Amino acid sequence: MKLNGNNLKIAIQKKGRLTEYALGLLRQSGLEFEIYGYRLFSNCQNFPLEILFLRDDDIPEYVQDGICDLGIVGRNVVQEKMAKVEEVQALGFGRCRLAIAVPRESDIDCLEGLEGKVIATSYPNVLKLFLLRNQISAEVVNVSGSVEITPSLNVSDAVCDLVSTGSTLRMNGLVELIMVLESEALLIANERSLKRGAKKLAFERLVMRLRSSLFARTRKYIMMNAPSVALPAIEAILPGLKSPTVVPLAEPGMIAIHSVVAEDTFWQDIERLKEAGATGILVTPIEKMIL
Ligand code: PRT
Ligand code: ZN
Repeated sequence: MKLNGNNLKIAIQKKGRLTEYALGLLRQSGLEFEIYGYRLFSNCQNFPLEILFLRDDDIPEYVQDGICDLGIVGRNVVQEKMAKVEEVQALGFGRCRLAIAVPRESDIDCLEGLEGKVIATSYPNVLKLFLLRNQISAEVVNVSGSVEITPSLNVSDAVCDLVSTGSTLRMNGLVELIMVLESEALLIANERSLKRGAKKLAFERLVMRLRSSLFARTRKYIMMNAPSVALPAIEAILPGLKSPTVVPLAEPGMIAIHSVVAEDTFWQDIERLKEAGATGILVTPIEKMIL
């Protein structure tokens, strides 16, 4: 296989937390490709796109330098690498936060308490900027792994590391003090290469497909029956996309209502719909939603 100069190139993590989600999103967006055991890149069969598999740390720079047009990588890595790239879309997976934590028995209990202390991190650039903005002067020690054990080795007074469930911090006797950055996977793009030229159209088509899949992931299609007098109350609960579809039923005074609801408020919406008179509520997933 050879890279084709006219195709779009997207970089994703070769092996790690973001890999399966990124591949899932590309597949759900209708892209067909095969992956072999030892992979460096893969050609899309039904779209002018090549997928490159890289270490996540290298992705921002590859995109910034135009070796790849697009990339999927955590906001934490983009900011740490200080890459000049365009953030096209937040993708809703790989969620975590970069946070400062201290040993449970530490007397540091607020941001100001870090003044003059030593903080170990793999994110020195993000941390230094955070401290500067908050006018705290502390010593930042750059460690590449196992940041959470540095306080017990007397290497640091505090750590600044990624947290998702918090169990790693707990296991190491650390408590979270303050959040530095909220992160999730981002679709990033090269600032220049997509603004003009033959790739622009393919880029726009790809982004539309990805956004349609993302939108569908967070929505459900909902159908229900209700007395027609209940329609105003039901419409108020379902902001929907535009107005809901309303169909009269054979039974006089009854209607069927179809709409789209957001996943995050789903159960509250269902309870309120039942209170408003909805019955026979049917909910189905949406595969894609073209906006
Ligand atoms: O080999 P490569 O360099 O590509 O991978 P990597 O080892 O650097 O990265 P990887 O696969 O671990 O993570 C990729 C991305 O996933 C990160 O850059 C984040 O954007 C995102 N992410 C989401 C996380 C976490 N959640 C996470 N919990 N990355 C790391 N962690 C680690 C964290 O460093 C800590 O050690 O998990 C531990 C904390 O987890 P909890 O659940 O115990 O709080
Ligand atoms: Zn990495």
